[in-house]
Amino acid sequence: MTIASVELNVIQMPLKEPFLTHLGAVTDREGIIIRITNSDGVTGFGEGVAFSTPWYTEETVKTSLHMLTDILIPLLKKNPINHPQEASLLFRSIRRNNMAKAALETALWDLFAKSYSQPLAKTLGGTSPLIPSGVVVATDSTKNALQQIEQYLEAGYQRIKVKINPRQDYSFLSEICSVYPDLAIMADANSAYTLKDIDRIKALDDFNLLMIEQPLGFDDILEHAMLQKEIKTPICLDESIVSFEDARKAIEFGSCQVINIKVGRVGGLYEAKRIHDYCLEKGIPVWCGGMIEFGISRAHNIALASLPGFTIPGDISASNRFWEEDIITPEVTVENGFVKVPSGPGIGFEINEKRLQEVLLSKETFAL
Ligand code: OSB
Ligand code: MG
Repeated sequence: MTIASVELNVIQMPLKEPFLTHLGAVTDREGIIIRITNSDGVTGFGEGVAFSTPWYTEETVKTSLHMLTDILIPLLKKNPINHPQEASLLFRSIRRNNMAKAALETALWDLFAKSYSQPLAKTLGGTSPLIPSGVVVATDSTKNALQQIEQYLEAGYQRIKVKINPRQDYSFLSEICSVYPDLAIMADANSAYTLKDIDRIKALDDFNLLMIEQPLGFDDILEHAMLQKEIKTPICLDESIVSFEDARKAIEFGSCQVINIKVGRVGGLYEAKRIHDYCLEKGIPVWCGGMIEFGISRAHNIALASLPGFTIPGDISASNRFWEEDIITPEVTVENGFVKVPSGPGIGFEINEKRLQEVLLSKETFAL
């Protein structure tokens, strides 16, 4: 892979409506769009999914830019690679900073697949032509949640995830389940509870949720194992899994029965695939998580979710779930509850140059 240049585009776009968790509101999304060009003029795209502030993980847009500019791009310049997997191994010399690594590594995967004129899904070993689609409702009002659920079910989404916390759990879920008794529903707590809340969490077994996502500490696999012994609802880990080793330990400990795989959180597609392969072997179902992302990351998620272990509808929604207009063309759409895996080379979507320019904050190009 002879890389000629790496372009870093920082963009910002308002969400159609605020995304609320107990940790705060996301109203505007900043992101990094990477365009890598090889010596034949073939381009690959990646997206940095860190937020503007470190509320979900420790990374931010600014720390990602620092890592990319001062560490990762120079590392790639010094060490030519033949396969994206080599970039993933090369980046192991740098601790964490997984979202910055993933931004660059995913762009290399797109470029690699395109240089063989192959869909990225196929390059990764994906088999499904259609991805079952789920959507997230993140609001602090039951009325608003019910309105959103109605709208999303009409749009065909197969599974609804709601955000919960100790101030919005039992009666909130009870109202939703009484209106939609057959709804495939799960709840994501983003670490809003501690083991002191065990009775509150136990009570949620009443709703037969598909799973409860990350109820306890973001980095605590011990207490999740203790909790899982006490509740019927399967625990799914999100924040706690930032590497293959985390997944292995959580499964060995019995900390979860399901894993949410996010490409950015684990440092790229190679690590995501390793976690998928391990979970498949251990009989742990996985699904693909979302990061309120733009179309490039969404496209990488679609390719990943075509792997055979992704048996549960993930947070892969249409571009129009969050955006008036996405930065890719065509946009991601959901039809009859499924997203189609594109058959074109690489991620199978083009960049929407006009939209990219409209939302661009800054751009820097590095020659390799
Ligand atoms: O906890 O899964 C999460 C979005 C941003 C940060 C963390 C999470 C989320 C979501 C996914 O819930 C939303 C989406 O992109 O569909
Ligand atoms: Mg989550």
